[in-house]
Amino acid sequence: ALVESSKRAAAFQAVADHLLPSYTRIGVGSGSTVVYVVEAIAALGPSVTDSMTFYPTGAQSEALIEAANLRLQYINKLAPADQLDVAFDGADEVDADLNLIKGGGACLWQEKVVATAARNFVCVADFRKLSDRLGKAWKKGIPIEVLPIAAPRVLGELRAMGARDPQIRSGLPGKAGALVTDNGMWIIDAPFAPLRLPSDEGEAAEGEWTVDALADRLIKIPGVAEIGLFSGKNGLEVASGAQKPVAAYF
Ligand code: DER
Repeated sequence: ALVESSKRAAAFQAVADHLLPSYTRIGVGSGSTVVYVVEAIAALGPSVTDSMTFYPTGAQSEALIEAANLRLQYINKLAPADQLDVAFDGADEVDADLNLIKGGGACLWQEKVVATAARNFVCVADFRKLSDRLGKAWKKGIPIEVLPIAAPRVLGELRAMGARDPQIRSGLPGKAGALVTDNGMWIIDAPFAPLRLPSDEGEAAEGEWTVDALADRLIKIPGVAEIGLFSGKNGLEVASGAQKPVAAYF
């Protein structure tokens, strides 16, 4: 109850602070916290939301938008230079620099495309997600979306990089065998030692990475489609001029 009420409070505050009535294009992330974001948006009523269009990040997000009777559209309908005004999404962990681990809900690939298509990206996360280093609170590993046939080779690369027992995410209890994403891919969860912040002193130990160095390395592994590390270096600032998440709500 405490966690759910904190998710809901964070979501309503984030919408109050960052959904301006003048906005027309809004990205909607995935997971359980974003359910409250959509509830808060719908609560604004048709006088506000009728002029808005909502862009999903996967099947769950699409269903949320439809269930709330909000106007649904897909980002392939945008012109290449078009941007969303804001995208709201959850996270599995948020560090002091607002770098995120995302992908607990296996929706990270489309989430990152939508997040980087937005001028503003607002992360909504309950207090459990706040951490001074990524990997301290979220211990299941960095979610990585991979081409299924390449998964064994990616696992080998991850072990060589110091990942601790990386695993292909199972579909159980819903599905025997590997979980399959909205994009027909698999997810590998790769636990690393807590990630260093640029401000950390001293040499990195074996298998210890900074967010940016790890992100730059992971994305290059053949067979990796996208990674569940959101930081300024892999897209949020470069692709669309969007800054790091403008705010994280706990
Ligand atoms: O998959 C994701 O990145 C989601 O945003 C998700 O991990 C956040 O999940 P939660 O809001 O259910 O904690």
